[in-house]
Amino acid sequence: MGVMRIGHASLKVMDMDAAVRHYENVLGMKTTMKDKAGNVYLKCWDEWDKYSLVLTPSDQAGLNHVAYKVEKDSDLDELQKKVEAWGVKTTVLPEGTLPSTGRMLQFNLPSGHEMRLYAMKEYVGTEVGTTNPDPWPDGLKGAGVHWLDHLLLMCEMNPAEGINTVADNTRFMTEALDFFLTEQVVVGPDGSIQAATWMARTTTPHDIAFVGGAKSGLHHIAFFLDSWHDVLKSADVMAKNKTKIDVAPTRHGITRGETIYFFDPSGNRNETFAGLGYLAQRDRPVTTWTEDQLWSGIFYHTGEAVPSFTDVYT
Ligand code: M3P
Ligand code: FE
Repeated sequence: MGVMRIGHASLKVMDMDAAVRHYENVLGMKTTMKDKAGNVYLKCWDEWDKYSLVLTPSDQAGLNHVAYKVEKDSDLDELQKKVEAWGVKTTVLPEGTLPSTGRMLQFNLPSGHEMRLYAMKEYVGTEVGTTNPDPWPDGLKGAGVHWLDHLLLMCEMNPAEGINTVADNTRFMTEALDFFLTEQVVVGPDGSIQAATWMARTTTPHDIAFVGGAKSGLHHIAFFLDSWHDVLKSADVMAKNKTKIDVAPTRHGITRGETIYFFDPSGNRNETFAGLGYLAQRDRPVTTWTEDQLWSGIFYHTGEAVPSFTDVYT
């Protein structure tokens, strides 16, 4: 059956106490575990596995790796064959490499980002449980995000030198991991260059996205909220906590998401967003954004370029 959904992101942070305060008080996550190396593990109230975010102490910001959960352990063997056959080397990390987590298939995307697949993570349950659950738990902090939803990776692209790891990643995710394309931005003569793609395994418009840039890095990790009003309220929470807001609440043309972008204290960009957009299906025609309408795709209301949004990342 293969990949189910995003499982966790592992992020580098420069001030662990400030980072934990941010993810707990602004996002509303809870710390579920700490390890001897000083790594902190957190989850959202509506998630049932032990953690969806790992914070690791570092002298810089950025992504260590992103992990996706597969349905069963044997999927890891099948996907290892497909990934290797595609020409990407893999390593199997034994159970316990990350606490409370089974063995992981580790490899690098063509863009260089580290990805891991795993089948098992300790089940701890959501904060409302499974029997006659309330719609939300008491005592939610901050934005009260439901779950880690997707991430967007900046991928090295230099068409003059024939380098386009957005296109390479997209082909890899399609052919090796059976993701499907929902939306793309095309640029250049005849729109022949795939400069950004949004891809899904679930029925939401994206479980991962790739955007071309000068170097590979992390653009943002995104958390799900129920409604546009919750996005507005998350902005209020950010103002109260003196969180650095990058883009005030608005709507994407791409995915139709209702969104706000902000930074954690180390400069890793976060997004809280609402709106399921549309029902993503394998036979739904791919949406294409052309170079002249690119910024309407990103910020639908103004359609205006905000260079810092695509130039600043970790
Ligand atoms: C999203 C989204 C960029 C567009 C971002 C879109 C960085 O984050 O959730 O649809 O160009
Ligand atoms: Fe996003």
